[in-house]
Amino acid sequence: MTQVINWIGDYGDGVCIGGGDPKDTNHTPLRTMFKITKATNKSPNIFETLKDLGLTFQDKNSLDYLNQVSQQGLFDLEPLQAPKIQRFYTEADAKFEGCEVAWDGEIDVRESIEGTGLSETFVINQRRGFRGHVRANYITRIDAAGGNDVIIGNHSGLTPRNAVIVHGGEGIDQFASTQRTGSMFQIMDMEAGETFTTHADYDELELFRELPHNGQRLYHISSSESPYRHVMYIDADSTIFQALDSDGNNVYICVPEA
Ligand SMILES: [Ca+2]
Repeated sequence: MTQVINWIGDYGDGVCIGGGDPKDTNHTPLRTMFKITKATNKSPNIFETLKDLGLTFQDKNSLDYLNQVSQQGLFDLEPLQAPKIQRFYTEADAKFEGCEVAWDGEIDVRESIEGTGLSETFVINQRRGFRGHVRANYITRIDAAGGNDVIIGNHSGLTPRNAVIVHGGEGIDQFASTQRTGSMFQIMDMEAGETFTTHADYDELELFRELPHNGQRLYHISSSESPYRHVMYIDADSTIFQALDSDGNNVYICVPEA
């Protein structure tokens, strides 16, 4: 069964793309990408911009950060229009690369999807057992390449499991994992303006370490309800602030360091 994105619409100035009716309350993600521009005295206040998009803050560090950049007028956030979507990919487009039986009997299934320089959408839907084995772990590598891409994990559950290892590449990309326990993301190259939306449970953000060879920062996003975590590698000299969308999803926004 292949489920594709079944609605795409404008939400005010922002872009809203999800797998369900926009009016349902089942944590349909609202995602917005941002262009980071130099602040001028004509720039709108960042707080106002985010408020117009329905984003709020509970995380004190994010609020402090935002106060600081707003007062100093360091940069401005402009919502980007919806990328012109050229092509959809789903798990059905993944190229099978091999499988191994892990020590505990779970089967690791390696697969990949390669995008092009166009703006594209990649959606990983609910996975089923692999050749009759329910205890499988689909490790899906996505190379989104150039263009403003949208990468969404809709898989739910731990049998089978799904890990999405994604390079967004050039362009401003947005990432989302929609389920409570589902597609676990490793975002390998997050840059300023890009967002990662997670289920409400994934609300614990931690700067885990800085990589010595290139300064990239490795963040973990955890949930007290799950043993698995999302991972983001963000550009050197960038940081993450944490917002909530109107459905209660966490929206992690990569911004230049203040
Ligand atoms: Ca891209």
